[in-house]
Formats: sequence, structure tokens, C-alpha cells
Amino acid sequence: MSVQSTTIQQLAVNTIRTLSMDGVQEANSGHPGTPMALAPVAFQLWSENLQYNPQEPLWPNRDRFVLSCGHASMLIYSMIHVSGIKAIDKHGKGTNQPSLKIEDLKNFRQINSPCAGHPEYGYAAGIETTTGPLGQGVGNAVGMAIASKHMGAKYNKPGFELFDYDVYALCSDGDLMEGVACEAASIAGHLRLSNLCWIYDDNGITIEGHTDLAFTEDVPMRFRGLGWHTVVVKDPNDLKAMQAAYDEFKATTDKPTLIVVKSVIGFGSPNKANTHGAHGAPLGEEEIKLTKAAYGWPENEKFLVPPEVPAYFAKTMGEKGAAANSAWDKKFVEYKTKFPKEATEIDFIINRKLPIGWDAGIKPFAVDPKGMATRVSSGKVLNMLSPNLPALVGGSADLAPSTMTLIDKETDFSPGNYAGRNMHFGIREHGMASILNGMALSGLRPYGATFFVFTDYLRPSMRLSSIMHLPVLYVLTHDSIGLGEDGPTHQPVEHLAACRAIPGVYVYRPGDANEVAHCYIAAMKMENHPAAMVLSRQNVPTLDRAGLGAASGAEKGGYVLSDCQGTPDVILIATGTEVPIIMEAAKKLIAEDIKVRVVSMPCMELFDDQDPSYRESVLPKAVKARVACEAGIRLCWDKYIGLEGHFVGMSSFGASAPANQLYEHFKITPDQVAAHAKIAIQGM
Ligand SMILES: Cc1ncc(C[n+]2csc(CCOP(=O)(O)OP(=O)(O)O)c2C)c(N)n1
Ligand SMILES: [Mg+2]
Repeated sequence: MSVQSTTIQQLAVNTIRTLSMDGVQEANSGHPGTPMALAPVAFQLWSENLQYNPQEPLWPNRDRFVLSCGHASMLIYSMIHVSGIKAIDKHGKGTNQPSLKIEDLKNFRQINSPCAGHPEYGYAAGIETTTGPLGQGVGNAVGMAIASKHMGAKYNKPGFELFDYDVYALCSDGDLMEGVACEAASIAGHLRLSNLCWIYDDNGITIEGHTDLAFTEDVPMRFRGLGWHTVVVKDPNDLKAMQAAYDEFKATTDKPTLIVVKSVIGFGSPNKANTHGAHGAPLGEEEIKLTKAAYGWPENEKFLVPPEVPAYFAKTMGEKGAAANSAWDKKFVEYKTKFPKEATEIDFIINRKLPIGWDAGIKPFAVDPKGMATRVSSGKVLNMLSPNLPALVGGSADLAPSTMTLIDKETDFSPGNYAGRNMHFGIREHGMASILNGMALSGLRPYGATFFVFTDYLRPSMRLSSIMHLPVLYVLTHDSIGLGEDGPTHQPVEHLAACRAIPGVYVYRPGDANEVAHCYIAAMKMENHPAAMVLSRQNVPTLDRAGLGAASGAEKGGYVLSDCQGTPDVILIATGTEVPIIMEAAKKLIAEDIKVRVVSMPCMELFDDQDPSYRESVLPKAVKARVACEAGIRLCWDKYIGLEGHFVGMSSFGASAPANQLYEHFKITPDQVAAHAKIAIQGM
């Protein structure tokens, strides 16, 4: 039996549909119904609208496509396959190998397959971001659109429109129910991101059943309220109507666009009312046969890709994308001769490398017994970094004056000034972090700031920063009971442990201004991991390093700050604002002829990366009497202090009072540390 399709378009759409059905069936898990319904939406977008060169998937000015409803992953895998996107080499250049072979699609959801259950960034060219946790992808898309506007405003010159790419995100009911999506949409509307298009699959159904169960709001009206343009497409199978909607997006130059698509999940399946099958389960062999028959498809063929389909994509998206890419390359060569300084900056950004001399502005802090809060030294370091690191762009969730994240010499990023580098995310921590991920995916080195306790509000995105190996910088101040009077709701207790628990997040808690500088250096050098820079509200002395370990030791995560002759009787370990406390405790112990080593441990993850001999030199196994001090919970510390170890810190929520009273109240004091040290020594 041959394929019966009236048009090449229909043939392509049905190819995408059947690949998705077959992939889910073969894996015996996944969601086939959504890709089946959205195939025409994706087909029309990719073949006619997405400016993308399948030969060079990382061309910097490509339009971005985000599948925010990551459960429909077979849709993007099918698209990548049929549109002929090539794999990239380790330099990010296109190769002659396909990004996804048909075998990869057959191995959907199997070990080592690039076709994971949900699209994973880095697994295959054409996947612009990791999605699956609903709402995140659309948030990332806002960050990508911001990056496009920023790069354009900063680097485009008359006749050289180097950056003007559009960002399309396909999303579902679940995406739009999530708070993070609304936060991101609100910022996007405020910022008038006309290069952003969300396509909402308004299929009226989620896992539990009809959206009437829990979601009856007027979505287009909400988006209009958020400052978006909205378009409704009654039937996505009407490709002309789809195209008209895309045209309307392109013609809208002052706001983002939401295209609402009224689709029918499991389109073509005889059993489309079957919510179970459409969502979390394969259709089953019988239903697949019937569906294929309804499409005019050979019933028994699996993973069939008629050669006309890739050929059609090559002619449409492929030819247009390649032409646009090569025109861009030529322009960029000319740009390099005319604007060499800007071109160099662009090169570093698009290759995601630190520019030469990026750290040249960082100057040491002078010794100061009164010292300053680490949030203050952090602000100074950010300002020292900014001039030599153009990719550094960020801001805070309405706490710039407290988190010290404003760059003095820079302007605000705003609808009239996309070249600005000071961003204002409003009180939208989760939206902010999802946006930071999108910015990082676009080559920027973004940072976002809030109070440390509110990492709870952005944690899902922080987790994705790490899964995607993105160098997002989180600036997190007011890091303990040391913030004082605001009380228990604002005092992080479990947050250090919670952030350290996310694999790949490097949690820095520097103990003085110079450690802050070195923690920033370490964090910026780390191009494949997010950093949580955890900073104090209260002052810490800027240490006189004479006779002490150099602050550059912070770049090894942990180092000996002060030492004794010979083998120590006890090792005291602390981070951040508790470093001065253990220093004080050490003095008391030394006065009693006890041999003390003081270790500052600003970043456990970095310390754990050091070779065993270095770690042994800091924390020798032979010395078992150890006390750790941190104004948070004990979790994470046992690996350094062992079963016999002592911990001075928190085991409950905090309280509202001035900081020094709280440290007394919760017994995080030099006396307490010294007392524990003596017990630890006696116990040996
Ligand atoms: C944050 C988050 N919560 C829950 C889920 C589990 N989940 C996957 S799909 C889905 C809902 C499916 O409904 P919808 O978003 O409308 O997509 P459709 O089935 O219509 O494609 C849910 C709850 C998830 N992926 N992410
Ligand atoms: Mg739905």
C-alpha cells in the first residue's frame, strides 16, 4: 500500500504524526496525542517561517524554537529528523551527520538515546533548551528574546542587522497554568518583546480530563492584559490560517504575540476522546493502524519517511536558512573590518568564552577590621567585572538596593533601551531564573539576585540551569539569621543544604571581601555550571592576610586560613560570616595551648573537585577532632567532620531580633565553638 496524501504539505504533516505515534509505541511510553495534533503547527512554522539553517544549527542569528510542552518530545525529534538538521562537532560547527537518525527515533526513551523522554539540551542539535517541567520553556523563550533584543541594540549598525532573531515557543495548557509562565509573560509584555511568539495549544485537555476541571479563565484576555497581541486559529490543520497567524506575529512590532490554536488531541485517531491514551500512554497497535488508515498511510509501515518530505524541508527551510546564514556570514566578515572591537566582543559571546582580560578590573580589598557585608563587596566586584565582561547582564527581583547588583555605569534594560545591562525583573523570582536560563543559552553571562531565602521561589529553574550546564550566576544575599530583625520567614536555614543538594550547582559563601573577589573569579571561570553566590547582610572584617592563607585559596573551594605548628589537635571549619567566629574561637583555644587549624570552606563543590592530596593537606585524615560552624543546618557537613564531628549552627527556624542577639540566642559563638572543640579533642 502506498502513501496517499493530497499535497506534499499533508504528506509532511502525516510523516511527523506517524513518526511520533511510532516512537511512542516503540518505547511503550510517552505522549503521542499532542505531537499528532501539533504536527501542522510545527510543519508550517519550520518550513515557512523559522529562519534556520539545518546545516549550521548554531548559527547565532537563527530563530529559536522551544518546545515548552516537553512531554510532546516526539514532535521535536520528528521535526529535527525530517528537516535534516545536522549534528554539530565539538566546535559547534555543522557536520555531515544527521542530528537525529531514524534509529535514534526508534530508540526513543532508551538508555543513551539522544531522544530522551523529554527534550534535553545538548543531546542533539536542534534542541535549544531542556523542557519537561511545564512553564520553564516559555520562560526560557523570554530570556532568548531578551538576548536577541540586547545583542541587536548593542551591536547592530546601519546596514548590519546582525541580531534580529525571533523566538517561537510551543506550549500547552499546563505551561500556561504554571505561575512561572505568567511571570515570564508579564515581563515580556512589559518589555514589549515583539520578537517573541508563544503558540498555545488550546486543546481543552490535560491529564485529569477536560480543562473545565481547573482552568476556565479567558487566556487571550489575560494575555492582552499583560500587553500581548493575541490571535486565535480555529483549526491548526488549516495551514493558511496558521500562516496568517505567523504573519500577524511578524507584523506586530511593539509587543509579543500569543497564537491560540484550537487543536484536537490525538488528531486522526478514531479514539480521540480517549484522554488516557492521548496523554501518558501509547495508542496501541490497533489504534495506530486505524489512525494510519485514516491518514491514508500504509498501516503496517513503521517509522516511514517518504523521501519527498526531507526534500521539501531542504527546499524550504533549508534553502532559505542557508542563504540567510551565508548572507550573515558575509556581513559579519565586513563588520569585523569596520567594527573590530564590537566584533571581538560578539565572538566571545557567541562562542561563550570569557574575553581576554575579563578579570583585569578586579582589585584587592584593603585590610579593614570593621569590614563590610559580603553583599557590599559582591556589588563592588560585579562593578569591577562589568567593564571587561560585556556578556555580564542581569539584575534583581526588585532588590537591587539590598543585593547591591546595580552596575553604576550602565543603563536600565527597558523597552526603549534594550542595550541597557541593568535588568529589573520585578518581584518574579521564578520568572527571572527561567529567563536567566534563556539568556545563558544565548551566550550571555546572566545574573539574577534576590534574598537567599527566596531561592525556594526559583529553585526549579536553578535546577535546570544545572541540568543544562549553564553558567547562570545567582546573587543571593541576606544569607542567614544574620539578617536579623526580618525574622524567621526571611532567615534561610536549610537553603545552603538545599542548594548544595542540586547536583552541579556551585554554592559559594565567601568569608570576607577578598574571598568574595576570588569566589567570583572561580565562578566566572566555570563555564559549565551555575553558581549561587551566597552573601551576608551583616559586616565581616576584611582580613589582614599576613600570617594567614591567601584569599586566592577560595578558588580551591577550601583552604587553610590559619595554622599551628605540627599536627593540629583540632580543625575548625566555617563558611562566610562564621569564619570570623571560628577565628575568634581559635584564639581562645590557642591561649589554652591547644593546636588549632582554621579552614575556610567557601565552596564545598569546588573543594571536592580538588585532587585528593590537596584535600588531605587541608583536612588530614589523621586529625579527627573537627568542628564545623555555619549558620544553617548540619546537612552536608558530615562528609568533612565525620561521625565524631561537632557542628555549631542551626537546627530550627530563626527568630526576629538584631543579628548579634540571634547569634547569642542560637549559640553560634566563639565560646560555643571553643567548647565543642575541647569536647571533640577529649573524645579522641
Ligand atoms: C511542572 C510540571 N508539573 C506536572 C507535570 C506532569 N505533566 C506532564 S504533561 C501534563 C499536563 C498535560 O496537559 P497539557 O499541558 O494541556 O498538555 P497536553 O496533554 O494537552 O499536550 C502534566 C501535568 C510536568 N511535566 N511539569
Ligand atoms: Mg492540553
